[in-house]
Amino acid sequence: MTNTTAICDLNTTMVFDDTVNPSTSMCDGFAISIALIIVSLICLLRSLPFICGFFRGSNSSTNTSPWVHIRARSKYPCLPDRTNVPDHFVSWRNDMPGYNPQLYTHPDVIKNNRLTKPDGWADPSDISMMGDSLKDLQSLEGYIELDSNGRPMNPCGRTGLRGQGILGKWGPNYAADPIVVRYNSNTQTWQVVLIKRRDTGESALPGGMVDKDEIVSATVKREFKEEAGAFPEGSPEREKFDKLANKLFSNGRLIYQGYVDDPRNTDNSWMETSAFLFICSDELGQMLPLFAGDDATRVWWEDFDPKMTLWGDHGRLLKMAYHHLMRV
Ligand code: RP5
Repeated sequence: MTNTTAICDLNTTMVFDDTVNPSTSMCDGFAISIALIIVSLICLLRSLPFICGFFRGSNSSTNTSPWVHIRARSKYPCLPDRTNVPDHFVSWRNDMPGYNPQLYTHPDVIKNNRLTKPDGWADPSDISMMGDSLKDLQSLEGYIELDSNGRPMNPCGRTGLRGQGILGKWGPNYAADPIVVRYNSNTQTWQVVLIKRRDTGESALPGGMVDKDEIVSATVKREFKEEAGAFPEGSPEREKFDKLANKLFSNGRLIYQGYVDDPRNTDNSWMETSAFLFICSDELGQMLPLFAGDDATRVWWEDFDPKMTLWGDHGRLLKMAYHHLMRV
């Protein structure tokens, strides 16, 4: 009677005949070894995502981003101190006993409640006032889970702070980031437009929030004009800047869309962005005057270094732009 042995129950179960036949035993032994090696390799490949997720400390069921947030667990000037969340507990999947961070909404957010103020830009801080609108919440990261209190759950896990913090919206808050680069033929280097942020003093891309009913391509242009081209209205520099910026922004490339590791993120409100790369011709790059305004104290062309430390997730966006540029 033939006795069979199942080796592994992967997608395809492999079955071997272990009846001994002296003339074929060497071949059988060889075949079994090869099969075992193949099965081991398949098992290893299947477990790779888990192994990598474990070492990154991020394997949330709702997490579609391949990294764990860092800035979203750091201090932001107008927010209270966060509960410390060690890497391993960032993922919602790993229980963190006693995790009960402060529920905080900044007074400016409360003042700008859109239900009580006609031009308010913020959701009500009382989540029960949101009604059914939470069901329609959309994220660039996909489906949004709600916690037991009906609050949206950060797709990248715990941040050590609950509530809206300083962000207007429950769930995703949309931004757009222009990455404007030029090849400087004098210095023979690629350069990128950076600003110095007023809130933290860090260097950053000249991005900003998407206004209500605005399309992201309009946001990148508007934000760039506000933060890098704030010449006085009606001045010849302003006219020149606007003309050149309009030309530049007629041709961009989307290089990233999704969650960003922003220091204002909380367990229930977070930033998501669309980042576009705009390549200036050398001539246009030399002509484009820059003038800081709005949320920036300074604006300049910086030599492109993909290892630069920037505000929030801008360093990661710059790396993506760099890889793209190296392929151009
Ligand atoms: C970042 O916050 C985004 O990448 C975007 O650059 C920025 C938008 O916020 P504000 O500059 O308007 O504060 O996370």
